Amino acid sequence: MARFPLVPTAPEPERAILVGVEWRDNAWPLDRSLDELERLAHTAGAQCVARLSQRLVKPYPKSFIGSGKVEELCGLVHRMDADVVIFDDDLTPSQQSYLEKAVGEPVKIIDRTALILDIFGLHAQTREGRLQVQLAQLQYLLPRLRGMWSHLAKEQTRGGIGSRFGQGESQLEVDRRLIRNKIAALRRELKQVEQRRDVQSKSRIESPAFRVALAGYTNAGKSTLLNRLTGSTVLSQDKLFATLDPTTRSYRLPGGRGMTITDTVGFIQKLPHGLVDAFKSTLSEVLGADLILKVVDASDEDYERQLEAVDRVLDEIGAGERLTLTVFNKIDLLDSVDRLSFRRRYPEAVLFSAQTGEGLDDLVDRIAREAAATDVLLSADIPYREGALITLVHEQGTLLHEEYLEGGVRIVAKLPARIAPRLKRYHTE
Ligand SMILES: Nc1nc2c(ncn2[C@@H]2O[C@H](COP(=O)(O)OP(=O)(O)OP(=O)(O)O)[C@@H](O)[C@H]2O)c(=O)[nH]1
Ligand SMILES: [Mg+2]
Repeated sequence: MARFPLVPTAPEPERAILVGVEWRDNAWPLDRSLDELERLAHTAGAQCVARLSQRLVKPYPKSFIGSGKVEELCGLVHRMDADVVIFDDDLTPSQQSYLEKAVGEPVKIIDRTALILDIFGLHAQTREGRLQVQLAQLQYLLPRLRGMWSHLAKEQTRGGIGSRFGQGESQLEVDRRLIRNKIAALRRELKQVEQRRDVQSKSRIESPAFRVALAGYTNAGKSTLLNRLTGSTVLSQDKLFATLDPTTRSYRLPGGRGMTITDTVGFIQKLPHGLVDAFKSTLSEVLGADLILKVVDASDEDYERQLEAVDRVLDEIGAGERLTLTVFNKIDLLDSVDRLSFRRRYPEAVLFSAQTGEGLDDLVDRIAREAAATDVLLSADIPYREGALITLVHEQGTLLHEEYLEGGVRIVAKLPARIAPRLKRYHTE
């Protein structure tokens, strides 16, 4: 049992109305962004019954959308018998509470961030994942308590209670303090989990295996690729954010060289900042990799915009300068014309299908080449008593020369950069 139960930031939405704004500098066309919001809502269990949009230069401070639009929204909510209104952009706590009052209870107003937090809450499996989501959810809730409290207080007044409030500490402050305490406790607990993870990843750093991390837009097929290559059974499904928690599996490249592959949380446009923060330690798996494979769903008409969004998040977590390779998945869904145009646009890229296995040999060869490119050439005389080191060189290196001398083995080899330092004391010129 988790110590702190997950707090649903979004109620269980059923009939949803989506609201989007056409800004002057929209990175995505509005209808495409709303399509994605609809898939997110669907993943959270809601059915979208209507969409509303407005063209704006900047949001109205009080109501986000214009007052005429708010009226239109109220009418639509009523006509469509909606339970929830989902905004594609972030609302401030006061805008949210203003709009909630305007549409009237019990209709909920939520934004993209709350929806994503809700999905994360549903999909988090490991203790660390759950702690991270709980922290992000509570941080989202904290500034929004006032609105929730006014709603609570009204009910209690109706129920005849509430006369106790206002004596000393108000209930609102108690709630705030409780949440702050919980946030502090979660942070402490996360730190412990992170420290343990550090120890684990340190042992991984010391391992000679070449480390590959799968990054990419949600639903690009990262988990399917991991499963296909390593026989792993990470859940892969046609839902957004199916994976939250990182999984690392080993894989042996042709020639015997060891490698690990890590699958982790997917990215999305307008990814809430709080979440990137909360998931820093999970995402550090990506940061620690020798090679980041950017997995792109080539069959998605938005693949270029998705790739941009992925690059933005990678930049944000400080992985912008890492060695990356862009690879295109789901080519089984492309016809020959589309395949050709991909090849023309990205002559260097690898095209494959994690589902059918087509092109996976090319992908693996390409990874092996990238791994070999970081190798260092060195000569050493390793004494026979260093049996483990000799085995390591045999397993992970490419031997160019080997000679058995009286006291040890003389080698000239290409070795993974990470093991080279271990041979330092035996180097020869
Ligand atoms: N046709 C086809 N479908 C694929 C391929 N690879 C993955 N899929 C499907 O795409 C959907 C998403 O795959 P996942 O592996 O869960 O994607 P992911 O990148 O791990 O997604 P998140 O964990 O949500 O970030 C699933 O329904 C897969 O069956 C492919 O090569 N071809
Ligand atoms: Mg996945």
